[in-house]
Amino acid sequence: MSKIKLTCFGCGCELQNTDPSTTGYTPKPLDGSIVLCQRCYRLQHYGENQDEALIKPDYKEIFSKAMKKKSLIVYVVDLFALESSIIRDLFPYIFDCPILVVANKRDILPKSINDNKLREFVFKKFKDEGIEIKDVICSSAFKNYNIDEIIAAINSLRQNNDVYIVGASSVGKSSLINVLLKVIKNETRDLISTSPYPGTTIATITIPIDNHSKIYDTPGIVPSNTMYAVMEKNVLKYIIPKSEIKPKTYQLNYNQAIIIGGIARFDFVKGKRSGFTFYLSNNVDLHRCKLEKADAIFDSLVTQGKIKPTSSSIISSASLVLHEIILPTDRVDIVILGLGWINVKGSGQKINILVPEGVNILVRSPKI
Ligand SMILES: Nc1nc2c(ncn2[C@@H]2O[C@H](COP(=O)(O)OP(=O)(O)OP(=O)(O)O)[C@@H](O)[C@H]2O)c(=O)[nH]1
Ligand SMILES: [Mg+2]
Repeated sequence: MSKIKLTCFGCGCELQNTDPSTTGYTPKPLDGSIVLCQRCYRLQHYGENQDEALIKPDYKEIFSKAMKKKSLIVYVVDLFALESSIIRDLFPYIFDCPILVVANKRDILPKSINDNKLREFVFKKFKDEGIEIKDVICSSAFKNYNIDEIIAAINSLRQNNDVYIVGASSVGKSSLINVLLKVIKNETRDLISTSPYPGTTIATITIPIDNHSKIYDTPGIVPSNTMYAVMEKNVLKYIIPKSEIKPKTYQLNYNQAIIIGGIARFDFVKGKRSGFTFYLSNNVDLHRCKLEKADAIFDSLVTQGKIKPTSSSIISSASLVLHEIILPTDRVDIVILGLGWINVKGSGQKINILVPEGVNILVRSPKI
């Protein structure tokens, strides 16, 4: 008789009781009664987060059945970090399936923004990638926002097929499934493990919806070139917003700078006086200063721990990499991937952005 594979309901990995240093470990006997590995037990009961080696999911294996059966893909993106949550590597494995986009973490963006504007913005991003999608629904797993709408869209699009919840790490896939299960299956607990840090779901988790179809929670991939990929947990704690962001506007003359925590800097090098609005987590300190003094002030704030957050890898301005930007004559967002964006009416200004090595900058038409 073949051995039954027992998997952890929190993160999806195979349970084992031999090696505490790898995934799926539980000290308990594997008699079929355990549902959580030790890591998920600690995460769900004490909020303890152990470091896991981030694995790149085998998309080919995960989605081969989905493509064959034309299952519904629910592609979850993070509205705050949209560019970082569109993973190009994933598209070859899902392009033939119907795709519903759920734009999560709506609660982070100001309430005053119109949802339709956000939906159009997301539609355009997918169109620019050459990906056809059926619809975009803004959601918040935190505030139970538009959950009934998501369920209705899933039911009408899936045509009795399976449903795969996919997307980058930390966009809130597992959180959304926990909320969906409360409505669909009257579940009272949060069964699947979630955490603020990337790589929480380790392997695919299968949840039956009815007698003939299932919903799959899939492991996310950490986008490269973003703060999420290069900064330690201690920094991510500050830069990932937990509540509605309060944009901050600075009227700056050239030769002024804004120090962004101990992890980045915005230097206004040349151009006419302009208003710059920073959309970042409220927990990131901003400090305005003269450009000529910016190096010295940054270094002193970091060394004395007088700015939040600081990273062990950024000990002075010299640890940062400089990106030069000349703004177009249009209103734009300057996006620091994984950190947020700065909105400005462009008129040829020269801006230098200093960020940790490996973090990309892009200029886009405004989100809001
Ligand atoms: N503000 C806000 N935070 C959310 C929302 N949904 C999820 N989160 C938070 O985002 C973080 C990541 O959530 P998860 O559900 O673990 O993300 P995931 O996409 O399953 O991540 P992986 O398993 O690593 O692929 C957690 O700290 C959640 O509490 C939301 O709607 N709003
Ligand atoms: Mg997950």
